[in-house]
Amino acid sequence: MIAETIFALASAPGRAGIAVVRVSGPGAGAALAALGCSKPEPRRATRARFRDSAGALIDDGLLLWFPAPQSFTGEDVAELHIHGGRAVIAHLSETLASLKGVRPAEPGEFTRRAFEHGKFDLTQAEALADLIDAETRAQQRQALRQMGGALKELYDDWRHRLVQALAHLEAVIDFPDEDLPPHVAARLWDEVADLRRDITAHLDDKHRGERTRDGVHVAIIGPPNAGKSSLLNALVRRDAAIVSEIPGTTRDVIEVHLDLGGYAVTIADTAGLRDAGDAIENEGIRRAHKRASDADLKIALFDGARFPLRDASTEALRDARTLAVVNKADLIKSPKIFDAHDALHFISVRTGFGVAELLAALEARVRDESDAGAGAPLTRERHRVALGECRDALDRAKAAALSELAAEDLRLAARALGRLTGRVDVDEILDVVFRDFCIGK
Ligand SMILES: Nc1nc2c(ncn2[C@@H]2O[C@H](COP(=O)(O)OP(=O)(O)OP(=O)(O)O)[C@@H](O)[C@H]2O)c(=O)[nH]1
Ligand SMILES: [Mg+2]
Repeated sequence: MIAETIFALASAPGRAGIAVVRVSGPGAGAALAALGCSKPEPRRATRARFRDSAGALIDDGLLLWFPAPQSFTGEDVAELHIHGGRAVIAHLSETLASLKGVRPAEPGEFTRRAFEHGKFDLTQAEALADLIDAETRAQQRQALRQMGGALKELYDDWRHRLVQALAHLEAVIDFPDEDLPPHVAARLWDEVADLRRDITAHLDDKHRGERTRDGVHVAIIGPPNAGKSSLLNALVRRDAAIVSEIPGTTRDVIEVHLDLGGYAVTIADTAGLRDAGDAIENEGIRRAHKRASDADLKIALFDGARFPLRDASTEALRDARTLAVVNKADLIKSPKIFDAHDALHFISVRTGFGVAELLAALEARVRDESDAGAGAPLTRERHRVALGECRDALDRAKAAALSELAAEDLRLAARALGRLTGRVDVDEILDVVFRDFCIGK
């Protein structure tokens, strides 16, 4: 089957100085001819006039030509730089769509073709999507690292080790009487144990990669009237939530997004915790509890007007991932109290006292929650599931009563790793057997 040629606007839709339209597939060269252009020198920007089938001028722009396989998709690719006006883009799109064998691309189809032509693996394709979605520096950094092959190399290496172990096990099964190197069986199980340890360490990353990608979730909880909504507004520097002196003002969860030192953070303001009579407020309080238990970090906000009294229901939700904060420090007469309670942050949203320090403390915690250092953290549930399956299969293999059953489980483990990178190939197992042992010569 001859692949169809696809095209799409690669830049964002809407008015812009320049718009980029990409055409990929075996008919890309013919499409250029139909637009009245000759194929320019590869990878060099060339001035071009694009015309429709009636010869009317579409635009005067630039053209780049990337012959297969040295292109993003691995196919012939033409990149057309035109002026980013709606009429120009529509005119070019209509003209391309009218050509035989050329059609608009499906979402993700360029990347899909690049994957199918072996330009990158699945984790790199995912990273490309993450890079396009990245809103903070940390997300950008992580996406670039993964796109550079950090996860691919790790998973390929594991799969290679596993395939090696499997090959050795198959050799033990198939050729028991041949001259196999001694201790092959013992060594292959050591290798499986090492691999299991590496996978466990990687899985045990406290979800840092996923947190960087999805953002760290912070919930502000506390008694009514403590100033939770005021704090939220101060953090985002706008009136996102209603503030009033009436206890029970906030009833639903209010979420705002923040870039905190390069990390994506979602902060939720919640209903004040108390025994309310009103059904709506009770529902709000139920949601506040839910949000507190789902959150990665909590800010427990106490009302300084009642200090040193601290609300018991809020106190009960404090744990190691909680920043305990007393608001309305302006109402506390003797600031010496602050020193006596060094586990508490004292702030006043009204005067701004301590807010910058609280923000810095929050930023440090957020960094702790997300930063994977120089390592390559997994970034998706998909990775977690496949690695979990791989580890389970390794455990079953270890416990299997027969070598044949163990081999089947190792094969399943290898397949789980193959699914991660998108490469599932069993033939290579045989290659390793013959390369390593030269059996039968
Ligand atoms: N003195 C003083 N008052 C404050 C401070 N921060 C907030 N307030 C006041 O405290 C009252 C309650 O503030 P909110 O932000 O609505 O409190 P809340 O915790 O969201 O209350 P609920 O939504 O009812 O749970 C308002 O009248 C605020 O103006 C502060 O630092 N000092
Ligand atoms: Mg509120």
